[in-house]
Amino acid sequence: MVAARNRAFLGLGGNIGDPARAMAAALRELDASAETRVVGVSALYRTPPWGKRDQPDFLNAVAAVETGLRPRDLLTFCLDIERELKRERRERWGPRPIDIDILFFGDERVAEEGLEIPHPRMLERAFVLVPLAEIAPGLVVDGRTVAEHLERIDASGIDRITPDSGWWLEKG
Ligand code: PH2
Ligand code: MG
Ligand code: MG
Repeated sequence: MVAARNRAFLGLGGNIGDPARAMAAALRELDASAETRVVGVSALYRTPPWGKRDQPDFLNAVAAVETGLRPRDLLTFCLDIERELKRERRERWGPRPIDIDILFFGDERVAEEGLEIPHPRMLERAFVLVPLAEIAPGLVVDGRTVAEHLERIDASGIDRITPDSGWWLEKG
């Protein structure tokens, strides 16, 4: 029997080393797993640092996955990938080679130690809403679509740097 699959949205970002390469490797690893398939990816965006401002610009993207994993196991998988890609625990909101956050998981709400879904700060963050609006503008959160939430925040300084979503696929 095939386990029930849910659609989850992941936010990916990084701002030291080669974040585009790390984010692409992370998506390929998620996609290679029997439990998880990547079904949508935004373009890649260069974004001003949010929270702690005196650090390099980030690259950000959002991906949709279909997964048979439960939210906690998807988080563990994402954290394993981060660790593998040489992420160390760094200062809060500080520089990082790769960060993978679960934004949504179906229509489930989770409030556990270390795992809050929907992601509690995503609606204030243009670096999440801009790529999310590209792949899921009609997704409803807190009574409004992602596109409507995006209209209410300042998205200046966010630059799309790839023409499409193909940046994560292996070249050649
Ligand atoms: N992630 C953070 C803190 N600040 N700023 C941008 N632009 N992009 C991020 O991914 C980001 C951030 C902590 O996870
Ligand atoms: Mg984050
Ligand atoms: Mg994180």
